[in-house]
Amino acid sequence: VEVAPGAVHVPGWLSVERQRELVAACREWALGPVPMRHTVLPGGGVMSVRTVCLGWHWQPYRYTRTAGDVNGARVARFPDWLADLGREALVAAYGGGGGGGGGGGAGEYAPDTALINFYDGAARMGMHQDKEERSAAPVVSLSIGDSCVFRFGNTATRNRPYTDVELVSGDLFVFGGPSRFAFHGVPKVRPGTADPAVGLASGRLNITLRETGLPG
Ligand code: MD5
Ligand code: FE
Repeated sequence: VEVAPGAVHVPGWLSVERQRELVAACREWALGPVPMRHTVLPGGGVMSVRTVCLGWHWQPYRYTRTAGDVNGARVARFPDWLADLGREALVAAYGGGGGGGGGGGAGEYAPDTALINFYDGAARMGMHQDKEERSAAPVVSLSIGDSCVFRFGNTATRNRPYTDVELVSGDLFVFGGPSRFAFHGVPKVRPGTADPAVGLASGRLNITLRETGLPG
């Protein structure tokens, strides 16, 4: 379902088995070398989601290799199998050809970082743009666990017009082309909506794959 140019929602893309595997991997990544934690913003605010990163560490508002804002450790590497999953996701969203804008077909997609966000029932993500990457390549978003309301906005302001989309466990969303730099957020999680079979007792996991465009 193309929600806007380059923004494609593929409901139920991940099988329950693949969701289980991703949950198990996230449980490992959450332990370290940089533990999953609430990001502290420069102004002193604390994000309600908990985050762990692979490949590069995102801290507001840049990518580093070491987590100077957490424990100083180098982040875990970004595994090849996750890049493969990202290319598979682009094929599912855009097809085998080019598409998605930002140049390059799925075969050239080379994500080098993942941001893994955990939302408890009260967590939210305010409207923002993801602008730290030096690449216009698409962002691949995978949702697991509780459903949420995802707010997909415009590139000009954090306010209306926007479209609210229900994201359910197993859904894929790809943001490419003109949608790559749109404002977006998560105004609501729906506690208790997850299928226990995916291995999350409560809460929502979101995994995003990105190209940083940074060297080495
Ligand atoms: C989430 N995470 O559900 C979302 C999914 C984040 C974040 O927003 O920054 O960690 S990623 C949604 C996204 C990425 C890039 C562009 C657009 C949406 N978009 O144009 O709407 O935890
Ligand atoms: Fe974002």
